[in-house]
Amino acid sequence: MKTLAVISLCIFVTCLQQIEAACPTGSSAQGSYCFIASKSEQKYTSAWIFCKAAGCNLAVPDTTDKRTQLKSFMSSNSIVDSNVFFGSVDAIVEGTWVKSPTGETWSDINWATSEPSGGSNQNCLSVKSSTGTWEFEAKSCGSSYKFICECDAV
Ligand SMILES: [Ca+2]
Repeated sequence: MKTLAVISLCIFVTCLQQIEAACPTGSSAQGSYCFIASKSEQKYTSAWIFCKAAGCNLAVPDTTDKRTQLKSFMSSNSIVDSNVFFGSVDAIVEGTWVKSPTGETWSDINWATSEPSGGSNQNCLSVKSSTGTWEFEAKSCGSSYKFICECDAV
């Protein structure tokens, strides 16, 4: 009976290890993702450099699953729902939002009402509210916000 319990525990632990991603040093597993929460508010460029220096990129919240995991991660790191930079800009062609670093265009972004606004003065993607289905807005890249890095699992 004891042996059976040990075997069951091992199988359980193995399952947990498979669910949680193995993450590079400095990042934390959240579901199948590896994230780093910013400790301070930074301008977009500084946030981008911070993530790059960690071997990662600004997180791109482009799937429902990733948004769900980001929401949990942000909550457990006391990052509020609004004013968080993510990896996307329309700095190259105004109005054309591309993901960083891939340059892919979005098939859809759930913009908040009246967004994206600001024209060429607002070229960096921020979340306005991560409740429900998430709503995004364009923000000035020179403003300073918290941000999340996304790292490849190892
Ligand atoms: Ca813009």
